[in-house]
Amino acid sequence: MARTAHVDTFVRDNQPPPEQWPELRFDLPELQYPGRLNCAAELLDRLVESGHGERVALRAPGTALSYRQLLALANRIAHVLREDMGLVPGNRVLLRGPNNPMMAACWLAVLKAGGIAVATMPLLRASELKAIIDKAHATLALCDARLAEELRLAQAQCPQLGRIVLFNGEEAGGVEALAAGKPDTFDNVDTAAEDIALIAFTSGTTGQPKGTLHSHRDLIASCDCFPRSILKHGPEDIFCGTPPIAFTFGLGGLLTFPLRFGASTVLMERLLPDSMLQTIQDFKATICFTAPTFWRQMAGLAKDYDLSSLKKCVSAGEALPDATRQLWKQATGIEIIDGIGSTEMSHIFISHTPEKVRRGATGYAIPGYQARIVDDQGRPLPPGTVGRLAVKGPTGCRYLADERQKNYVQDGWNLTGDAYLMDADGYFFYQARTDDMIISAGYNIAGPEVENALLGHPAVVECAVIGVPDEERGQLVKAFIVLRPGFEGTPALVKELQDFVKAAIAPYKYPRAVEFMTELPKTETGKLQRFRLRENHR
Ligand code: 3UK
Repeated sequence: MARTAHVDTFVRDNQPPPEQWPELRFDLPELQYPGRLNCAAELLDRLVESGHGERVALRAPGTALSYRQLLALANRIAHVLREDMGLVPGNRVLLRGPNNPMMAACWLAVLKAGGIAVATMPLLRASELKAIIDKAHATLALCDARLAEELRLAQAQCPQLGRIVLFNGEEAGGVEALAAGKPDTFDNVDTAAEDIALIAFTSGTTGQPKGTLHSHRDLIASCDCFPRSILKHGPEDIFCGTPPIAFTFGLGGLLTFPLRFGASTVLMERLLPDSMLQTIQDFKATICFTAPTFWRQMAGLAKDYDLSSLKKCVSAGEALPDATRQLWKQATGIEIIDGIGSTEMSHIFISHTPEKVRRGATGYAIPGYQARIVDDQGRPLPPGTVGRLAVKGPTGCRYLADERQKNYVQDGWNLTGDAYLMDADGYFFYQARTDDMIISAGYNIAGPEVENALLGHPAVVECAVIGVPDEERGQLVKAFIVLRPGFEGTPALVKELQDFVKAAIAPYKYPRAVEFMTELPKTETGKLQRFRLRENHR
């Protein structure tokens, strides 16, 4: 491996051993990269050097930052990280904020300074932040002032987390104030292409978060796959969408993809279906990234907005029902681009151009990636057979210090945990998750984590949380609860339990359906039989 720029080697020391890595393949001319690569320098310095300086990079309500301005801002924050916060290359920097220009500038600054960005979902609570801080051994944090409270609570229990500096606030010691006195230029840290740039956290089936590692090269390679062969965007395009930058779907779709090609991106906090449509209209957006439930809800509202600027619509995060695809097409005339990606793979690896859509299919392996269906032993299955999806390409799964590496990567292939079938033409059809992960409205929710939260309530003896089919959300979080004697399963108690969960973990994980039982189905050895609960909902 090339000489690392990391002085702090915590992440390198906790990577999986080489024999557990996926095979990385760089099969296209555009995927040949030099040994030294800094992702943020590629996305900012290179664009300004090549004449894009005066074009708008970021847009937000009342704000537009040109490439030159964004570069200067990121450079000043990189100085703050290095000089005021003592960042040493390889340090993990926790980032917490909704999608807005300062969050994006901070992310770019961390990479410029050779740090490792650990962006977190805005809705996470202290206990979830603590798990991430501990796992990533984050020593510094940049946080939106409006979200500081839960991070401060987490910090009280995380001695390794030293300094938190706030942005978008009024503080004299905030990021903006510190950055104001810094130079507009910065000597980017000369990172190796393979140096880790990012740890993206994803919930496992056990609810223990998994930290997926991505190098500077991985992030650039993602920009050179899906965008080049499927999206085919250019400098005139204006991106928008809902996924947080903390989720690699949002990071690519709303930050790295547009910047790679000199386009501009609209960063909005907390979008709902109607405000998403309003945003497309107001900013004359041409490309929108969101999840199937949003496309479905937006289809019903589309007629009230001027969406004439919109050209391309990307759906990912969960399976896109054909009915949703058709509703959106009827409403706008636009064929949605479906794509499956994962936090482990960084971004989308199976998708299709609008012209090559096939009803019910997610698409084909996009140029740069290979995909196949395998049996439980990893042997390829013939077309038309349901099996496990296996993929490989220029990016792949590496978990930070995690036994589950062996589940995701086998024989050099990445196993996404999805059951799929491939037809004779190489189109892939989604069947189901092969594990117990609940995917509701585009969010991954681990049942056991919700169970843990419920078990903290005095009324709960036992519980099981599963995903049940739901038209709106794909799946709905449902809890089966056995009550302690003396408690009654009233609507008031349901509400109380739901509020209890919302206060313990991110609110979107709460059980929207609750059923009280006298006992839960178990095996003789005492293991919970989730599949039996699930059977009753088919
Ligand atoms: C499911 C899909 C069917 C599938 C993601 C695009 O969703 C992303 O990452 P996650 O780690 O979840 C990965 C899992 O989600 N899934 C995603 N997209 C589809 N299932 N059709 C789809 N189009 O189970 C997959 O294994 O949260 C998506 C880009 C980056 C991402 N991180």
